[in-house]
Amino acid sequence: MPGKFFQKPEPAQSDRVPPGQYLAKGFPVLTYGETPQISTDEWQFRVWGLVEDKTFTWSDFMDLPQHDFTADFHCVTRWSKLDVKWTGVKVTDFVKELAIDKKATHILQTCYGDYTTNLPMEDFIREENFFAHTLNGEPLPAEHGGPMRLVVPHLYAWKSAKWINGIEFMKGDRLGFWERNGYHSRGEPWAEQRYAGR
Ligand SMILES: Nc1nc2c(c(=O)[nH]1)N[C@H]1C(S)=C(S)[C@@H](COP(=O)(O)O)O[C@H]1N2
Ligand SMILES: [Mo]
Repeated sequence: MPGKFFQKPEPAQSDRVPPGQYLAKGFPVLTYGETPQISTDEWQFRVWGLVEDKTFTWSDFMDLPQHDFTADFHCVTRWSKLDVKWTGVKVTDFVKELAIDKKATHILQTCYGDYTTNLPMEDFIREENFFAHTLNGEPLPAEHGGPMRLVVPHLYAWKSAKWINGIEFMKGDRLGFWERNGYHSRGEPWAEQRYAGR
């Protein structure tokens, strides 16, 4: 697959590229369906299910601690991008604002548009996960999920919902969009958890 859009990793980088992945030269856009155009004024984020129901505005998120992140990005269609530079809010800071029921074991991310994706609680609440509103120092472009997306660096990027607008806390797992269509429930790139049942 190396060529115009992909390259073989340099030796120094190769230990950071999971099996079966190639480095993308740019930052490809991978979207199923239309790209929602949502202003920060209208953007809202709701948590519900096994959590105290709560709705956050854009300024609620801006009032939380802001951090810069450098993270690798692995799409299950076999491209990876190393050292993507983001700014946003840590999941571990965000969940301090919530009263989560101890019975919750999984979450489902919901978005503007119909996309959903699920995560076990321990894959969601991790120090390196974040809500991103800035890419390379600029407001996150709509095609990359702006105004806000989740980034979960340790799993395939379909677990990082663009245009995120809510999280349902659940007891037990419920599959999201790609997971219902045959992708793995967890999606760990180093174990090549690409498809369900393989
Ligand atoms: N809402 C939504 N989120 C999504 C997707 C999507 O189609 N819709 N695609 C996923 C997939 S498969 C990947 S690889 C990444 C791509 O992010 P990018 O377009 O910023 O590269 O977003 C993920 N999040
Ligand atoms: Mo993807």
